[in-house]
Amino acid sequence: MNTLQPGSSDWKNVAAQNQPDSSPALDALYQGMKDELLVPLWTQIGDLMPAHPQSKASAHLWRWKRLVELAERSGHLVPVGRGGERRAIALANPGLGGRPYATPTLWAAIQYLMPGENAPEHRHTQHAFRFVVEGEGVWTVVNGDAIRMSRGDFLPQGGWNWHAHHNAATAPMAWIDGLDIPFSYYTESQFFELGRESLSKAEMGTPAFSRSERLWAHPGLRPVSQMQDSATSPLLAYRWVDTDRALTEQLKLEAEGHAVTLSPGHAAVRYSNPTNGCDVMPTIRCEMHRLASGTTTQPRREVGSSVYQVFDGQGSVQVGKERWQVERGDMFVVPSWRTFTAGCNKDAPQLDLFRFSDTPIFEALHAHRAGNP
Ligand code: GTQ
Ligand code: FE2
Repeated sequence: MNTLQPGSSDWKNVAAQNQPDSSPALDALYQGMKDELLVPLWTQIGDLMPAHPQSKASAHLWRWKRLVELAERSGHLVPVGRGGERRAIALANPGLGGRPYATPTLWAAIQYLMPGENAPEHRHTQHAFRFVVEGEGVWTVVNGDAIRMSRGDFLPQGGWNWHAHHNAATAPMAWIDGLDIPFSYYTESQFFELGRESLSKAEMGTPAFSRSERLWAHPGLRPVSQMQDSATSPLLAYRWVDTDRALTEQLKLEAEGHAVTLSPGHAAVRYSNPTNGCDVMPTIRCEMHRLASGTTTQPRREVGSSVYQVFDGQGSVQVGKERWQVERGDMFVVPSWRTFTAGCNKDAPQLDLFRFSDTPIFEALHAHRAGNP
């Protein structure tokens, strides 16, 4: 009899139990199955149906200094243009077989443009965003709308919109991209199309604010001409001044005795779609977290994977058994159901963490679970 109880930690080893001894008949049975391309559940169930997510992805840290150094060298050695499309270098999680996947669902890359360079126009069904940890000078042009990219800015770019990037400055610029490329790849749901070779002079302009911001970046004020909800955010830049002010006010309100933080000293905002209040994209959730000096987050685990980039400050982060000291630009992965905690060093004024995750996928499928272990 199988004596395993629900929730038993031995569940993973169930396939090894109550098995008949090896015999010529048994070997012939398994060979027969193999020949017919059949696999019995009882030899696989522990791997296929574990008691809780057992991510193949590793908790891993990439140092920003090393990413920038290799991006810079690529800038000098490898041209950007049609075909390769982007000078983007992806984080390849060591648990995912060398594929350019930060997590099973998420792509994370550093992208780099030299002064005067253009990344040509294209569109794809994969949802994307850019986040700028340092520098300025690049404009991304989404459906002909030129959007300035500066430190701390978050730029969502929903699937199937035309986009190109150009560096209008005299210095190179790096930023990070997040996309749902691995999710689209596994689910075989992706489409891609090349765009125009060059943009118009107007589209190559360098306005301080995009048309999308002039229309949408007024908190709580929706243009009445735009009442159709959209699955992706029509606001194409979320500026650092606004994010910073929102986090600063949360911590000030907390100091005044109002319960507005996640835990003491832990402020957070989620980038949201102004047409429906939901995530900026159907597959990717993006947030900025701020930890006050010397404070620590509540340990938390949840279904789905995240990638973090340290925006500012110094701190320590723990992902499962891995623990690292982190600073500006460093990027790390939190695999599904792995316990995560972050703390701001006592001698740092704050720790700001940009986070993106695949949570909206699991929420939409009613497969999301989270808890404080
Ligand atoms: O900038 O359009 O990192 O299409 C990966 C795919 C960036 C982009 C990436 C892309 C882009
Ligand atoms: Fe793209």
